[in-house]
Amino acid sequence: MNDTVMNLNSRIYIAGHRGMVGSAIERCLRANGYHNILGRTSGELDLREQRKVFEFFRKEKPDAVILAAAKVGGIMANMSAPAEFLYDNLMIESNIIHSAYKNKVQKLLFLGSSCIYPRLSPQPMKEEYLMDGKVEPTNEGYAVAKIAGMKLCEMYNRQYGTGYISVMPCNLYGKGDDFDPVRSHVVPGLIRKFHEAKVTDAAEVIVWGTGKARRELLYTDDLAEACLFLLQTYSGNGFLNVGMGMDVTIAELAEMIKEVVGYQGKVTFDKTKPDGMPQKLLDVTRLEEAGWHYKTELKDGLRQTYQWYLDNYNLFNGGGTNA
Ligand code: GFB
Repeated sequence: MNDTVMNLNSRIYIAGHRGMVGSAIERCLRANGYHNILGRTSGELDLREQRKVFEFFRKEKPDAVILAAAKVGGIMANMSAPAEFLYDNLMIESNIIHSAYKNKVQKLLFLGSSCIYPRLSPQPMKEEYLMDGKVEPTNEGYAVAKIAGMKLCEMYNRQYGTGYISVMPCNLYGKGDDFDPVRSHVVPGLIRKFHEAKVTDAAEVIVWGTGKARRELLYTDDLAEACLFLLQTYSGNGFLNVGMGMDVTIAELAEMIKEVVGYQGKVTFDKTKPDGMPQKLLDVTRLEEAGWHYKTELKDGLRQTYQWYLDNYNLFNGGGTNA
């Protein structure tokens, strides 16, 4: 463990500290005694602007960086803005990784995504399957950007001797997620749909796709603990999958959310909407061999996420009541 970098006084910059993942990582760091934590909103620092990012690093001189900043979104968001998903994420990761290197940052952890794997990878997906085939078309921009970011870390480690870690999480959900009805990922999207249907006594909820697609869903606070664990203990150059090692169909997920929310009506599948990758279950052998295992079961995570949504209802509904 390189404790000269990850000691409790280390100055840690969380890029994307207000997002679902970044805020979970900040909670986890503070709960573990780290107090010297740095963050900037996108209004304070546009990470797509190379000079501004370099100046920020030169001035603040972080000891460690967690790269959780990204343009993110669900299947519809990705389909509607592929150029933005590719350009914004390429600029953000390139500027931060290069500025970290130029400012001699010892530790950096880069957050990728399980969508980097080929659409029809054998399941569960091992790290070595990367680039064995075409990625899923619905999120190609995001996937190519995340592959590039992970490769950037790998090449900087190889050429410059940096110790940058890349993790590839499965689909994530939890407190602080984006519940926008179109832009969101499936868990917040369905929580909102089932809640709205319950409070308006709607006869049915429409679930996109066939319901047959399978997703592995890790609670974001568990991911945050995995990131801290790896920052403290991992010094290899290979990237690691981070997940639960099990998945559910979208139909099973919809039933679980329907029960958590307490909706009694009908669930209908809109087959005109895309399923995206049929399955993207991660092989988490490398992570488990490193000594980490998830904690939060899906049903518990869904209950905690729904409660967070109710407690923060006004953030998403312009001051309406959450009934
Ligand atoms: O979470 P999601 O939007 O993204 O969709 P992906 C997961 C599955 O849930 C798809 C279905 O099969 C959707 O068709 N689904 C059903 C819904 N109802 C809904 C709904 O109301 N909202 C949403 N959003 N989905 C993302 C990538 O792919 O995975 C991102 O686009 C990122 O870039 C993320 O990689 C991890 O899992 O299909």
